[in-house]
Amino acid sequence: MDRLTKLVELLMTPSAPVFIIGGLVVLLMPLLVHFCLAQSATYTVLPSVLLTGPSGAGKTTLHTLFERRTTPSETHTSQTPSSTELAVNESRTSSYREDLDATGATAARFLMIDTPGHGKLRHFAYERLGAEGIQGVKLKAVVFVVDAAAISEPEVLADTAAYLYDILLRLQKRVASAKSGKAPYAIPVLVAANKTDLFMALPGKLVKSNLEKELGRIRKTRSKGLMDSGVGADDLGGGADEGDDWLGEYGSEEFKFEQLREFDIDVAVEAGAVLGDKPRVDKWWTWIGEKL
Ligand SMILES: Nc1nc2c(ncn2[C@@H]2O[C@H](COP(=O)(O)OP(=O)(O)OP(=O)(O)O)[C@@H](O)[C@H]2O)c(=O)[nH]1
Ligand SMILES: [Mg+2]
Repeated sequence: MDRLTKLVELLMTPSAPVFIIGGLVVLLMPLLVHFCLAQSATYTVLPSVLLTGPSGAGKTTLHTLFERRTTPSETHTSQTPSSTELAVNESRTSSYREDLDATGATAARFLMIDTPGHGKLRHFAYERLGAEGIQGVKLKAVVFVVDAAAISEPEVLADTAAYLYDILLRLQKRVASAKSGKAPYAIPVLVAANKTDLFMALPGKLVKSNLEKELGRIRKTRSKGLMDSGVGADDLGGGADEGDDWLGEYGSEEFKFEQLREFDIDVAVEAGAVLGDKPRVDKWWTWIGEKL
């Protein structure tokens, strides 16, 4: 008891060691807490890949193929997003057909998020584009699935390109708005030209050029809409929000996906098919594996 009172007395008497130890505890505690929290956070955050694209393009069919490793039967149009945990081996060489859990290989796990493509349900995808590290998910790549067999129809091309424009513009703004500060990590985009098992499907190159042309047209119409609404050309040139809704190189005549490199956005277009004689999705799977 005597000892305890002595100790308390020592602690209560102002002295250099007490001040130093007290000061250190106060200073180091927040750091300690921060490191503990940061460690547990990195443990739970899964890299994720967002599946987007217009309704009927084949997102859920592709998602189901990756999940079950066999060609899926009929799907229904999606109303809500759905996620599946997938895995690729550490050297990113395993096929989507391999069950890494069964072989016991160490694997890089990731989350694939399927979203609905219906015009009124696209907010699900937009929300996830803006949410970095939210809900234990870190967005690493975007796969935009298009129907290569229907894209030669003007309405399909217009709807597909309008959706792609909104996705790319959001990714561009994410980088552009952070330009003064620390640049965010890059999020690449794969345009997966699906249904090339059908004879009327356009080859990847044509899907790419058709989309670029249509994106260029959308860009022109949107900026024209801005001018007609009373914003003069001078205002457009000098304002702080110069070309805010302009995708790619500002003022350029034609739109090319390469223009998005300036914003650290890499766009690849690859043809494939989920259905048909046998799935041809390996290029897409490899692309995903490289981006994780
Ligand atoms: N021929 C062919 N048909 C396909 C292919 N992929 C998907 N489909 C068919 O396309 C239709 C739509 O596929 P879904 O996967 O439901 O489309 P989705 O993109 O998920 O559409 P939403 O959920 O409405 O956004 C289904 O009837 C599929 O069987 C393909 O590679 N080739
Ligand atoms: Mg779906």
